Amino acid sequence: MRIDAISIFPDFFQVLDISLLGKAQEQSLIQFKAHDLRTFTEDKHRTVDDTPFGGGAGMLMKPEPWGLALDSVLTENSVVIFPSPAGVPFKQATARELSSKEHLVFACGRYEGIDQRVLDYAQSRAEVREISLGDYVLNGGEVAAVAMIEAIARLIPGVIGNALSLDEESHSEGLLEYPSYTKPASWRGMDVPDVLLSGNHAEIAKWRKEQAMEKTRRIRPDLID
Ligand code: 6GU
Repeated sequence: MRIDAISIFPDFFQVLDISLLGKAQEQSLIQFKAHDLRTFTEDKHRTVDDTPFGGGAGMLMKPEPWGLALDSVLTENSVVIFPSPAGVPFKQATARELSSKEHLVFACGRYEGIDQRVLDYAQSRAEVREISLGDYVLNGGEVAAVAMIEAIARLIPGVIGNALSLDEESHSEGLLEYPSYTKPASWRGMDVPDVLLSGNHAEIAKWRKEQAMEKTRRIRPDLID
């Protein structure tokens, strides 16, 4: 998969060079590049923002640098993602769906957002998604894009060593993950539940399912139909 990010702060994406995603890049499972939006400006001050027509607080990102930046990265098979608190909520199913795409472009806005014509233009050339991480406001799309890229990229075959762990984890079955324990069996007066030491795999599976149900009901009842 190829992933491009367009931003006035491309350094935000350096974290993708670390750990599993760094390794995935070295192995060419992912080809990632962050592009500095300011390199697509044509004025001396490298201006990316301007005041909104109709008035209102704050600055908007102006369309011309975005047009040139998109022109430089878009291909026949691109999906353009605009991270935005006004977008469709990002879910594990979103990550799963996007993990099968050939090329993702993350268009990361700052300030009060991007001129609407940039989204309309992108839509005329590619599949476009406006996606939100949740109901809170970040200063820009970069941190949200990094989170989405990690959630998407780890689902690409080969990126994670143990593919089995993908199936069992939180959210893949619509429930939160059950509690897990490792050695020692007793620590600071707290013992690992007996069933996990029993060697009875049917009982262990049953206990884990009950724990997952109980935890989900307690802290995320919205996930249970
Ligand atoms: Cl995707 N972007 C921004 N700027 N803020 C957010 C968000 C995204 N998701 C939640 N808050």
